[in-house]
Amino acid sequence: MSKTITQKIFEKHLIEGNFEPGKEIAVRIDQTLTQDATGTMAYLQFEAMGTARVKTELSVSYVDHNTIQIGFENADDHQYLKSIADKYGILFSQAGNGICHQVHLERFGKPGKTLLGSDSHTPTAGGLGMIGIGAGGLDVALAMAGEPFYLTCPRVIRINLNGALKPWVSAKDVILKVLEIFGTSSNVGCVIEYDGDGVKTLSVPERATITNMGTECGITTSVFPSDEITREFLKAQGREGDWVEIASDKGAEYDRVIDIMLDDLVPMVACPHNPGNVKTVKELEGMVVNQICIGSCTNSSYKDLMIVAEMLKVNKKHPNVSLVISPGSRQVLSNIAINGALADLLDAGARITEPVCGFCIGNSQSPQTNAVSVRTSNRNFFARSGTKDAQVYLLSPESAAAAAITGKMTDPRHLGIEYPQLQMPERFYTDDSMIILPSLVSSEIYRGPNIGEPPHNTPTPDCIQGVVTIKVGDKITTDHIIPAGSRMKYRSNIPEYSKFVFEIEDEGFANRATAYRDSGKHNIIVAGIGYGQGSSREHAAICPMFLGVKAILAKSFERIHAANLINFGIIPLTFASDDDYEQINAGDEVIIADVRKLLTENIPLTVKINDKEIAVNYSLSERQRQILLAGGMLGVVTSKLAHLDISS
Ligand code: MIC
Ligand code: SF4
Repeated sequence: MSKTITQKIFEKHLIEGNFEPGKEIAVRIDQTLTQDATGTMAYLQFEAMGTARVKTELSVSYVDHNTIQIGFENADDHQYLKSIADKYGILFSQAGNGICHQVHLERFGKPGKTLLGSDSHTPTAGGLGMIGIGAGGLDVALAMAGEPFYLTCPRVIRINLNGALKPWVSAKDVILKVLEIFGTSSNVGCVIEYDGDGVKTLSVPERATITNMGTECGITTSVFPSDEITREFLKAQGREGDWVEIASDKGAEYDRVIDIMLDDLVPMVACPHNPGNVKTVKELEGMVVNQICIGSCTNSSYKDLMIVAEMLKVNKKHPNVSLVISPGSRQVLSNIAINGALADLLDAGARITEPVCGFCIGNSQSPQTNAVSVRTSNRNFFARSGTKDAQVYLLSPESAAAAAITGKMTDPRHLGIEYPQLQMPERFYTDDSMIILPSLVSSEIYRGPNIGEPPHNTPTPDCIQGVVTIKVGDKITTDHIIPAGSRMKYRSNIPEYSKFVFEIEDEGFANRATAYRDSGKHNIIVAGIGYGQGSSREHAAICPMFLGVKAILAKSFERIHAANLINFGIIPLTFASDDDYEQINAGDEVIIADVRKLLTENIPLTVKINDKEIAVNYSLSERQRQILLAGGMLGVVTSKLAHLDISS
């Protein structure tokens, strides 16, 4: 039988179930990655499992998100992570070594392997022909403890990339086109597999730009074949030995096949406040721009920065704009320092940051009031930049550099300059001295005052009785639920971080929810379509759990967030009829009776709102219902792992 790349890799890793789209399967995870903002919670949970050392082929702990270090909190977290890595057999990539996805691509990714990461952009690794999946920290902790990862077996969509990109059009424009076709919701449970003759014209980092932003479509992951281009990339990293060929079989069947003619693409831009609001750059040409940010895990590779440097070599930045450049990794930064491009960027007036997430997560470089900020990153959700009324546009490095030169939104094809011809190095300068190998001897774990306990939930009650504490609309992202940016330093301190739940939607939410919880009432959230888009941060489940949220009633949920809700004992319910959403208001009294009995028997629940009964659905496997009954995964896991005695 002819197989897709996705099926081939999944089948090699199957532990439970068969490759039947729509059914729950369990897969073996070869590699894990964590980043510091989700990592502390993941490792606190890993510690609670009592495993002596990680059971994966490779686990890497990166520090790239919380590197601002105003106050002791970030530095304390870094020390905690370092000591955990040392004790449990994890590689530790220190702050300053680069953004997890870029470094993983350069130094660790291997075609054909599975990678689970506590960051939603883990699918970046699909550019190397591996299956990279984003998940909550608890799921990653379980994978490190040797447990399989459970997911819904995906449907596979094939996108044929045909022809070749024209000058000034690049990988970002390809994925923005894909986002225009797919949108950002209703794609749960799919993998996009890229093929076609145009694939051969794209380097691994270009492929990774495309797989990185597949996340914004809400799909499980994206994957490219592993071919001669992949081998060339690995060779330039001194890792040719990690190469294997991976291709789909002739005649493999796909759920859907889409053709994109690369020659027809033009520079594109995603407009505020969603990566799916795609237009052409030409349509916005002339709009005054205040800030340009180039970098993030989407577009911060050597080639991205070299193109920008070449464009800025002869044209300095416009005096009215702030130009920020964040290299993706220390390797990228070193290579552009060695070849002189860094000096060109500095000469042009760019502000160079250390290789971290920084501006992308609103952790620095927040733009001015009412600013127009154009960025090469992957998310432009409301307020994510740290400035509530900023308008953030997402585009390619070429289009971003064009705006930096003119001070206006500019189609780079209209600049009147030649498209830079770049020679890629046959061998990158590499230096892994900021990746610390574990000693496995130390048992001392550093815990500063910022490190709290992983919170446990209570088992799901028989009757959920409380209040609709908030009613929100469609496409509520995890950035709406629990902000990052300046609040992110509380990631390891749940009571403190919980004070900011829904801060940008409704400042009174946390106090109201706390008061209801303390008076013995449960909190219920009502939402529209695509609830929980965006990040994998399980804090968007843990903090509401801490505030006493027991159920969320939505038109639909995004994959990672739904899994996180279940892991922390919050029931994700969907309306049987979406019209009922209109019947509910914030403040309404809610009763959901016989919850334990009905969940056990897999029977739909009924929600009584004031005096009206509303039918709701859930689609949960036996395993997920058991987790919910127990009030979350941590309790289940600690007892199960203790029973299995996997600590040796
Ligand atoms: C993001 O891009 O939103 C983040 C910050 O990388 C998150 C993870 C987090 O919230 O820590 C993600 O995408 O998963
Ligand atoms: Fe970091 Fe931004 Fe990438 Fe998230 S999307 S991992 S914040 S660079």
